[in-house]
Amino acid sequence: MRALDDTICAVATPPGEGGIAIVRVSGPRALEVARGLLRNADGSGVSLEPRYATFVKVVNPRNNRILDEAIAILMVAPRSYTREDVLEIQCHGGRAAANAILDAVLSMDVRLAEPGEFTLRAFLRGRIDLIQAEAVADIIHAETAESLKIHERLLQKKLSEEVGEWQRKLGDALVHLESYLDFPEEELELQGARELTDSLKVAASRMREKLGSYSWGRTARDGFRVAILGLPNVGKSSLLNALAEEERAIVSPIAGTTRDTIEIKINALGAPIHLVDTAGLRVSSDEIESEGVSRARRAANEADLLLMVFDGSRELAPEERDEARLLAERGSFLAVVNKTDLGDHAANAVEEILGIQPLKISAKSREGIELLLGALRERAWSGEGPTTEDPLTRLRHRNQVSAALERVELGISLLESTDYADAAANELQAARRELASLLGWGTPEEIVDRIFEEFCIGK
Ligand SMILES: Nc1nc2c(ncn2[C@@H]2O[C@H](COP(=O)(O)OP(=O)(O)OP(=O)(O)O)[C@@H](O)[C@H]2O)c(=O)[nH]1
Ligand SMILES: [Mg+2]
Repeated sequence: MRALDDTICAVATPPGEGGIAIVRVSGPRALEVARGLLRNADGSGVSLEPRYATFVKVVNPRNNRILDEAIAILMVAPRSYTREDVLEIQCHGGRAAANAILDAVLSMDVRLAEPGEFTLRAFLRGRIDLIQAEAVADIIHAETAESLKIHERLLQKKLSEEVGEWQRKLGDALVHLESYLDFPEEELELQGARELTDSLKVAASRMREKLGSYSWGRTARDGFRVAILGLPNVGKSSLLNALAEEERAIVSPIAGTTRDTIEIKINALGAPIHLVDTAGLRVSSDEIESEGVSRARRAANEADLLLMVFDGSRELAPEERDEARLLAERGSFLAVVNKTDLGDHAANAVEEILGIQPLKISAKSREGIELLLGALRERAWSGEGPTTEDPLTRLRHRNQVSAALERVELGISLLESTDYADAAANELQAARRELASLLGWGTPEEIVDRIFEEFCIGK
């Protein structure tokens, strides 16, 4: 784990031009940095009142030359983001001013922060738990109002508190069980045993319910990946453009137009969807087109839904039938017959071989596009749509809750035959450890490191 006793520094705002940039310093030398770098307008030394904004001149401590004018804010430990002394200097935007100040700070026995290191310190010092730390990253990465809302609630400890409640229930059961294990001659009364399992069953059903929210929570966080697949020239790129309402991909009557996969994010009636346009599937002697086809297959492997496009202006080709069968077997699949302004010749054959009715659309006239957006939305939200305000959004959360639930369920079944009270207690303890690890307590270091690697510098 990274050291906590040194002072770190980073530019917290994204690179590029903007009104202001913020240089952030955290650690025991933050006050020293303020003293060395900041002056009042008349050149005298500043004394910063904690948590108040002060107008300052920032100077190079070696030659007292002014680097920029800025607003400085000092937050004294433990009342700061990291629970350490924190100094924030709001200087002019753009790279030069912030970098000059950063260089000056770095010359004062301060080191450059790693990505996410400020938040890591907040976590390691116990100001936030791991779920909250992850929520910070997810708020920064959020692209939709839905995702923002969910992760703001995670930051407000909605999930952490729920996990705490499950832990308490398990803890109560353990106390009960352990007193029985200490004095087995008193026997776990039938009444007590029943109450114990009932209360554990309540916890288990809450956990099960939570797990059920993962599929839409994940969609809200990451978006739902839809790969548009089909033979060359069926109108995949035209469909991408029609769904996105922008001329993003090149469309042409020449088969084999698209080579690279083209990705675009759309909002399908409220559902965040990542559309991936791909090269037409065919065997080609052209090296570049063949690479395009392997990329299309890779996109299919990574997609949550395969959207296969057929050409309504002609009958199905034999290789198209085989392709359709193979892709449909692979999982979530949706068939559309395009170019219905020219006919729907392919529709019956598609229904015949796949046993599903294709949606009939025309990328050209936009007929059926709204219906298709509705179908995509339904698939993205797994039909039922948002079931709770607080879904699980990360695989890590899902895995931890599921591991804990398994232990609780085993514990319950052991309790139902009271001879195994000590084995049941072991399971409940294990479940508690899984939940603690979800909150970040006792979580393996490499998992914690991986989480903070996702962060940007300065957060
Ligand atoms: N009439 C009609 N023509 C369409 C429709 N959709 C696409 N086309 C035409 O079909 C041809 C191929 O369209 P693309 O969108 O490039 O097809 P593609 O599937 O992306 O083709 P590749 O990238 O080569 O695999 C173009 O000439 C389009 O204008 C439609 O709904 N109706
Ligand atoms: Mg194309």
